[in-house]
Amino acid sequence: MLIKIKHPWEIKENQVTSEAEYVSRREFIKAAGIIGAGTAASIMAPNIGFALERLTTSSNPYDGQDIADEQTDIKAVRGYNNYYEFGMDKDDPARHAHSLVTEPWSVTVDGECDKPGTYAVKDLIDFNALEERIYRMRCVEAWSMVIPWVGVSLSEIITKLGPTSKAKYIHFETLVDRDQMPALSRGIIKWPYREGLRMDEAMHPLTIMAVGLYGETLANQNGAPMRLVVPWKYGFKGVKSIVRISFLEREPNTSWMRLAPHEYGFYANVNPNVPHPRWSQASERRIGDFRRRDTLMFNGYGEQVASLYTGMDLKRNY
Ligand SMILES: Nc1nc2c(c(=O)[nH]1)N[C@H]1C(S)=C(S)[C@@H](COP(=O)(O)O)O[C@H]1N2
Ligand SMILES: [Mo]
Repeated sequence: MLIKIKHPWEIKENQVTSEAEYVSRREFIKAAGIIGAGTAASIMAPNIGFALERLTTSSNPYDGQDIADEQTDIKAVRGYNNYYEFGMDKDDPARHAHSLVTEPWSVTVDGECDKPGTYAVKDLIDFNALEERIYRMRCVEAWSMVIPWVGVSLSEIITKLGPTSKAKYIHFETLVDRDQMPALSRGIIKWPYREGLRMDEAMHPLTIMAVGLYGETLANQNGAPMRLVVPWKYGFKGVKSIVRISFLEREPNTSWMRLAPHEYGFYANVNPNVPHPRWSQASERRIGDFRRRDTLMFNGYGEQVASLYTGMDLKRNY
């Protein structure tokens, strides 16, 4: 069963959207078979229609800009992707990721924790405690989406694994399998794709391990069977198809830091005031919308996460 908990940071689903658009979008959602339980691919019995109606009325972080947050069309969420193991064009992952076998799947847990070992997805994720989390996702390339993820707080997984007092960071790796991932041989980055978080970021209630979106199991191109989602950071922190979780004493060197240390830093918090060395981060384009909108500090989640970085030079973003 999908458990829907109200949170103050939730995007009000019908912000500024006219009634007509709102209704027709609900019709689209119905037509796509999302409302109602029991579709073949569903991982639980979600009632997304119900969930949308119950979204809380948090204030619009775009105040004064008058642009609403609307959920991105599911076709774009599944068709416009970054997953370089399957190619560099935005439609490559959707075209090629069907070759990824996600069942069975095992995840190696190692490093500074009490319960290292090999785990199945169901050993790590409590499928009775899945929540829907509607988050903005801001890619470092200056496009963004709003995605209704389904997953659990990463903190629940971490607690099960019992990090020791030496564990200051968590590190994730994506699968590397040449037979299943056609672009690995192109050596775009040094595989596996690696990402990490400071332990307090990983334990933050907004950080989730996602297993689904729009009420259905993740499509392979979105990182099945499980991928990280950290909504206040650039999208590249959201490592896909995770096969290894390590607890570390020291800050890890992530894939993007290795590839371009002057362009990508460990923290990668969304920050409109710190330009990427090659482009501005002050604004973004929401996929499915032609307008540019201002990028929000911490992607609009500052109230929840700014205290994690008190006293830190936020220029460490890059
Ligand atoms: N393994 C792996 N994970 C990855 C990537 C990748 O190329 N490989 N791309 C990242 C980038 S740059 C972004 S913006 C998000 C995109 O997630 P989505 O395709 O599900 O929207 O995935 C991130 N996770
Ligand atoms: Mo990205």
